[in-house]
Amino acid sequence: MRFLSAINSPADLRQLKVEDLQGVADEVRQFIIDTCSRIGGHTGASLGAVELAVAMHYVFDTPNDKLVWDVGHQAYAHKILTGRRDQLPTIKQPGGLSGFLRRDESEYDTFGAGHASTSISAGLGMAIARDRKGEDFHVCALIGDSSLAGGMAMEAINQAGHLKSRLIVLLNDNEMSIAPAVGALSRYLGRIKEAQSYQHLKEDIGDALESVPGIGGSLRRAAKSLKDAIAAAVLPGALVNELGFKYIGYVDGHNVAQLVAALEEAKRVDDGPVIVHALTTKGKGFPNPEKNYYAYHATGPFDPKTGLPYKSGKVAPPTYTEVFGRTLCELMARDERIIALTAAMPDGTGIDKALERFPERSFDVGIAEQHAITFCAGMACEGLKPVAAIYSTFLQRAFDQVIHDVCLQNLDVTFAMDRAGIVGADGPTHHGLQDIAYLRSYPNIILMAPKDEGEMRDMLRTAIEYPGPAALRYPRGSGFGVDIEREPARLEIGKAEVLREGHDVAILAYGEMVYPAIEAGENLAGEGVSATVVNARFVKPLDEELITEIARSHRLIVKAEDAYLAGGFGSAVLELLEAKGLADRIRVVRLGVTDEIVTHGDPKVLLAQYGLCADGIAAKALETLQVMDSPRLDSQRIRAVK
Ligand SMILES: Cc1ncc(C[n+]2csc(CCOP(=O)(O)OP(=O)(O)O)c2C)c(N)n1
Repeated sequence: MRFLSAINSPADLRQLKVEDLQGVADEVRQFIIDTCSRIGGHTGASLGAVELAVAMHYVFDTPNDKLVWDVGHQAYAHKILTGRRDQLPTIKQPGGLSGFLRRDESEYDTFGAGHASTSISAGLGMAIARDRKGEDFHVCALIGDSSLAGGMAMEAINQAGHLKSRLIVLLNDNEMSIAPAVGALSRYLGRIKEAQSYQHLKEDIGDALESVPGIGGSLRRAAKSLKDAIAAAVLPGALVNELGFKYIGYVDGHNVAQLVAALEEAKRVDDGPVIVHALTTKGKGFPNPEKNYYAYHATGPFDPKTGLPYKSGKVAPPTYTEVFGRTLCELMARDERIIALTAAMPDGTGIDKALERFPERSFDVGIAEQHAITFCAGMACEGLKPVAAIYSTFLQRAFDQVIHDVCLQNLDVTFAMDRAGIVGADGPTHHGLQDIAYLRSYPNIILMAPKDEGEMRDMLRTAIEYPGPAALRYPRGSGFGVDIEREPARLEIGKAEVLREGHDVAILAYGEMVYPAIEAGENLAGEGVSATVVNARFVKPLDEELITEIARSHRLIVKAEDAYLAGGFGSAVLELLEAKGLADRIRVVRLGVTDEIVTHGDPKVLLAQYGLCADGIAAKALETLQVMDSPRLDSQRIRAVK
């Protein structure tokens, strides 16, 4: 590494000549390929943004100037250049660097990211704070073309154009989201690109005028205003002109010298926001370019020579996502009213199958979760049955749309929440730990979680046939390999499933915790404790009859859910016991995630830290029974806690 080994901070980069920067970019790219080929990661997204990172850290005086990255998945080069090169091989690994940006990881990560379309809002906020404090630094928000189409980014552009504060937006336009970019904005950006020949013509005319002896300068200035006027007419100008942004571009996003020049020009714009439009290629430099580059956004480990993924050799059962996609298609084939919908995650949610088989009834709305839900609400008003497949964490963005547009009006929309619970390597921004609490807090909706992929099929059918809002949550990864050929059943709403009958302790488990609960029940039997094990199936409505009956016939309830404790399934159980006047009759202990940020890591390990595993559940039951049987010990403990 000719350059990279000496670059330990952007200040080192800024010592180099512009001519050397392409060499730096090449080394950064190779470093990313070497690292990701071993451990996987957001390979393609990051390879596409290498030159952007080099140019930004060269032109801007980071960290005094603020770079705000949207999503942060494409920021590997930024991490390498900001003193984290040697740690890059730990990215997304337990205890290692975050796969996204975190303010507590580096002073160069000016704004935490993980969810899309936030960078312009955050950057604008920083710019306004700068202006109020009378300080003088640049703010540059880097955003992808698909994230730019997200509602928040549009709202931020609207305000930025109005406020006229100095703000630079660097648009990383690769015509891709994770899947190909969709929507009218994408077409609009395409039209800007078509104007390329016109742009070049402009430059040629400018140069020709400049060379006219004596009056070249003034001719060029006159031509410039004419040029701008023509630009307004020729470029599809809504964003550029009407919204109050200046436009620089487009530039080749893999040519560092061009990028440096464009960003320097942007720095000189001192009377409002400016957008620098860079064209990039997702997966630039990835080996084996003929492979479908759609798959490069994020990769597992791969052969650095061929780009082909390493085969693990293990044959795993199909994932929940695959079973969901397949089941939805089966149900769509039977009922023409069913509509499939994803917000920019067709393959991540399994909606790709529906898009292929039923293109006229399937939609990818782009990164637009809020719109997605209200769009579903509108369809439901007219008798359609939309199924919105959105990761648990991303549905958070549409909280009000779920409440105000769907639940309040009791509309027939199904929410299929993939990636519920602890997701693993993507970490805090992506864990799906809040959905139970935020969905059960409002009337009309029903809420389910399957114990396995077979039951997920039943729940999908049940949710779609239910005539109001219904949600199901299921985890990332493989199912248990259970029978998925049988016809999906229609479940009785609010009925739990008793999997084992006992009389001392009742383990109430929800979703992913059901199989560990079964194992815990068996372990407890070995310890001479008789356990009932219940698959709750529904957190809303709860099986009131069963839980009331359990409260009367058992001494202890141990409840397990892979979600935050606050407002979750256990809270629902406690509320029910209180409402029935049974709160004093039975001891309840709740296992779930406590009030803290859960880091990235192996989901099984992280869950076990909260006792969310067979051993943890059994140990909690035994420990509590022991305390209950030794009142003296109990009161000593209470005194110790006090
Ligand atoms: C609110 C939200 N929805 C969905 C996602 C999942 N997601 C991560 S990156 C990405 C694509 C972003 O595309 P773009 O902004 O064009 O950047 P690129 O990856 O092409 O560089 C998506 C949909 C997300 N991070 N946040």
